[in-house]
Amino acid sequence: MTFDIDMIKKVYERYPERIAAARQITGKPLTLSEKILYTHLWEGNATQEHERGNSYVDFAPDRVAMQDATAQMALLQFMQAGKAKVAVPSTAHADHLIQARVGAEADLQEGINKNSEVFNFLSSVCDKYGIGFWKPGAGIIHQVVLENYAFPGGMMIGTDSHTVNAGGLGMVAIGVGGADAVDVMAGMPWELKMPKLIGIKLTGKMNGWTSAKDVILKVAGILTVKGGTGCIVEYFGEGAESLSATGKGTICNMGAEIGATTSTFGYDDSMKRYLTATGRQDVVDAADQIAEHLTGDPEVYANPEQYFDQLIEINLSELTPHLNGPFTPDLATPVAEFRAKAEANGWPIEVEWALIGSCTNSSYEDLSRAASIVEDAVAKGVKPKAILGINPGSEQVKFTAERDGFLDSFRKFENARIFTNACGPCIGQWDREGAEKGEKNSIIHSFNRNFAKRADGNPNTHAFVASPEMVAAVAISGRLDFNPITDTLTNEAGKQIKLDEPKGSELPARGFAVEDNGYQAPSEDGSKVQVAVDPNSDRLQLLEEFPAWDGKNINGARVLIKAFGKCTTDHISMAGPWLKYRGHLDNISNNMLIGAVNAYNMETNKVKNQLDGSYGEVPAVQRAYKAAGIPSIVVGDQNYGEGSSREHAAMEPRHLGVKAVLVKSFARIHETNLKKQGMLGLTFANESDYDKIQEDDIVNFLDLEDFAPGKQLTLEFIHTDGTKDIVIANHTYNNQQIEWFKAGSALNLIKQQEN
Ligand code: MIC
Ligand code: SF4
Repeated sequence: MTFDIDMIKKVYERYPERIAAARQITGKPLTLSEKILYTHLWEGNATQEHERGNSYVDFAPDRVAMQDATAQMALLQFMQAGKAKVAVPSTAHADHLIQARVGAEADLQEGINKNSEVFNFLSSVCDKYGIGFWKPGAGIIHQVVLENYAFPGGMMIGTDSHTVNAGGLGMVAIGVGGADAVDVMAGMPWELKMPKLIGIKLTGKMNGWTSAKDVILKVAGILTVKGGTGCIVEYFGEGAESLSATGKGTICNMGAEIGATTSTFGYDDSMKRYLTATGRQDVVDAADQIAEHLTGDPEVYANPEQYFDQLIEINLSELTPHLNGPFTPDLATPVAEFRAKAEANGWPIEVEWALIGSCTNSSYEDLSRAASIVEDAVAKGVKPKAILGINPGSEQVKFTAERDGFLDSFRKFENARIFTNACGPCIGQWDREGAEKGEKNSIIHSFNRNFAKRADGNPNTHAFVASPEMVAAVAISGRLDFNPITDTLTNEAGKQIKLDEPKGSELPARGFAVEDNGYQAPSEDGSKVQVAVDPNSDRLQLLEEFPAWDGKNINGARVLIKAFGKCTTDHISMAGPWLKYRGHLDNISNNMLIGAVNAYNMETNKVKNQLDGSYGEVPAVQRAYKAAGIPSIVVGDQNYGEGSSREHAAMEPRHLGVKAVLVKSFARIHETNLKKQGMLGLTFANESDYDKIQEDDIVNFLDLEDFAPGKQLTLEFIHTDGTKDIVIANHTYNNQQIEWFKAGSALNLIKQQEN
């Protein structure tokens, strides 16, 4: 039986009435996204229309998912909220902390040994508070969610930006920081600005080497890393229906890379097939009864330009494989154009490593299609050139792929390494031999992100994102510019051969199988369960309250850093080796902004200490300001905080005494995380003011005492020559969010309200 089937049935029972209310209020046909949003209002039936891109709305999500690297902080906060149990079904997944080194079994054991303190903590907190725990090796959060929990028309939040993957089964699934998850687990409303809507009409049908991944690689090229900010992307059309549910998951997953709030697809046969294959016929039966509500209205899809804020059309019949990168997921190049572009840009063409996996592309279908390429190459006597690493998405996928012989197909390929069912190299959990030498090189992978240093820590690794099929083909040829549609390879016998087009199975013909899926159910009554945190631990630290605002203007602040160019959450709070400190705020704060480029010297982790004029590492300089009682601000560029949901990127500056982050624009999750943690997240009213800010400036806030919704803030930057610039800052704080700021954090406010 499906987990929480009663909850799903309840959601479906209330659907018709809530949809009717939404129709009446809006007086128009509804998109799928609106249907899901309006059926999940905290207030129940809609009583007013919510303006897209403007109104803040309270929602009641159906469930919460967390992964180990973010769950630690989320649950440390939840422990402070004073609740006995979570208010909605919630799960935590151990997937981020296992390093890929030699192969699945040894790596998993090593991961468990190294992280036992954290895993024991998570296991016991989950047990206590009624949270399902998926043990290390069970799989990557988003694949496990798709296989077990996602359901058409549902709404969930998760403490990971790729929570959006569940859109593959027709959910509105949104990535958030841990503090947001705490709201929902504590039984409180969850607030989101009513998203705008981007419609993407898919026509035609994919063929040959094209894969679902290429849809989103193409979309990323069109919309760029910030084009989806504040929007839900809704896919529809005959092309959408022709894609598998896991293929839809891939597309929704990488919606995070265009900054979209989430992406989704209407309920269709592919979803029924997937739900049935994963043992959830009961969900299909329930969904079928309200099927018309689980997709957009026909009028919407017939005249989409009238109902979406932006419309894009992609013909799948014409779509060809893409390679996106390096260093940013939106630099999209169709395979046929790659050679010329790589030459022009000096990208290294030869690859040593090709990686298949991550929450984006590690389904049964993905592995079966990639395996078909490898089998074909082996049969044709081609010797592979690069090493192929594979991280299956879940134990269920791995077990079934093993049974059906795909993993053996990979093993026949000299140089293949099967790693644990976990994130692995996707988040820098990869002990890549020689990476420390920092040599210029290229890799290709089927993951979603390719920011500098992300996979192996080497800033000179050029990472390209492609479909699993293309990754396999490149692994065989050893060259990024290999176009399997047109190019040939020389086999062992010296003959020219062409690789066959990929073939695969959407779902296992003999059904999925698994012996131990790695799930641990929580205790019915967790009140006696002890959650122990060793006060001397360097991995876990109980949280202390952030101080409340003193009600005064901030004066005499220093500019800790003016970040130049791309500043993602990987730059603000690096993952890889730092993941081990995700449960220890003080220790992890030692990575604060160490990857950001200082606009004043174009170096990383080297900023001027205004106390003595020396240059030091960012965290050290900030600790010096904190010790001296001097406030500071961080200045940034466009789409600041792009990427991950990790709230550490907001909590670290908060903990170390940074007061405000002033940037040209924010990524959605990071902006909310700053607000939740009691920071000031501000944007330049005039972007060019960024250029006026100088390294030695003294910053005064002139009207913070009148902080109010919709009212700009005025900052004064006094330069060393005595001149000054007035900078006007915009903000998006509503009344409630200003209360968080005043209380010191959203959590402080929850606690005040509890008492
Ligand atoms: C990522 O892909 O960057 C991560 C690691 O999954 C993050 C979460 C984290 O930082 O723990 C994400 O995408 O939110
Ligand atoms: Fe894990 Fe990578 Fe997916 Fe993030 S993007 S959840 S690190 S597999």
